[in-house]
Amino acid sequence: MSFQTMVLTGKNGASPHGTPGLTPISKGDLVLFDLGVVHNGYCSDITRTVAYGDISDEQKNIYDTVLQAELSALEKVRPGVSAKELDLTARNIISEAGYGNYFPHRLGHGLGVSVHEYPSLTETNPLLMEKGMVFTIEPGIYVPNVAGVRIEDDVVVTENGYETLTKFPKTLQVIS
Ligand SMILES: [Mn+2]
Repeated sequence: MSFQTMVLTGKNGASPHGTPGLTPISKGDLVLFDLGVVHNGYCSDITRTVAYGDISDEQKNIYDTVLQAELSALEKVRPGVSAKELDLTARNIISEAGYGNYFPHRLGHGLGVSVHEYPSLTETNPLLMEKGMVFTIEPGIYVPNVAGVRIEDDVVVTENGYETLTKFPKTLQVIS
């Protein structure tokens, strides 16, 4: 594994880098998985959030907002786009949905022989992306006692755009 696997739910799920606990998973909870492996010396890093049983309209709205933010930022990845444009693309969608105060971390980070490398995708970093750079796109919304949702993919910048290295589906999975 490239870092200690994180599985968060309930109150813990609303803490972006919480510590796994012994809380049993309850119906109506979202469950966040953040994990990765090392392959030929290089790290991967993926986050998916699933629903256990029926979730509320607000939880669904939070999930849809994070997914929209993630997809919109991904679609902008190409040589010449700045780190801050990518971060702000996701951040503006989350802010417009009313959750701006609940996205407390950067959009993503470089990925390589270490799980956290440069470039850092923050809302102030003017660095321009270049072909061959590999980084994560991982917006999240964490509302205490309501929901913690993060969706994370690994991407590589290509000649004209990007390729997603993580292929697991992102449509909301409801586990019954
Ligand atoms: Mn990550």
